[in-house]
Amino acid sequence: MEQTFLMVKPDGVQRGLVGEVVKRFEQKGFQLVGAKLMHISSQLAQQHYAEHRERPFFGELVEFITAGPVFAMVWQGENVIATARQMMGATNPADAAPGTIRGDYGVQVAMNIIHGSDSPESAEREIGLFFSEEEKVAYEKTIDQWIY
Ligand code: RTP
Ligand code: MG
Repeated sequence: MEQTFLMVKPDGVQRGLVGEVVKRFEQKGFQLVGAKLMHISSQLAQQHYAEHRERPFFGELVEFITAGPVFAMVWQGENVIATARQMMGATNPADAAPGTIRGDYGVQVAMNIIHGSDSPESAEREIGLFFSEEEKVAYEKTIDQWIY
């Protein structure tokens, strides 16, 4: 089953939006596989955002994502990578539709509440960066037969 890496960023944790974010993915019907509250080191931040290394905002991005704890998660389900991106909304909350997480709770692009993997390759890489095998919990959700 497809898996993705989602993370409530420091602004979302500070604003008490962890429960709201978790609730949306739970109620959608996806399965939580792993979760932890953690501080991101500067080294991990640079690895995680390596694709943006040359961008002018890279320094600010690393500074922001390491400024406070994040809530890192692995979620599983059919088409979860693309669907999670839709549920998050556009990168800039100003462009994000109402009903999306960024559209409902964000204002500025630098503080857009949530990160989500943008492709199967990113998901595999990011899950591997943040979670060990032991931190991912395999279990049967018998209710799935009523959701899918
Ligand atoms: P993310 O990686 O955080 O899930 O966001 P994304 O895919 O929607 O956007 P991406 O292009 O990967 O950008 C990563 C993060 O960099 C910040 N950003 N700041 N100051 C700026 O112009 C700017 N542009 C992007 C955003 O916080 C974005 O989520
Ligand atoms: Mg991205």
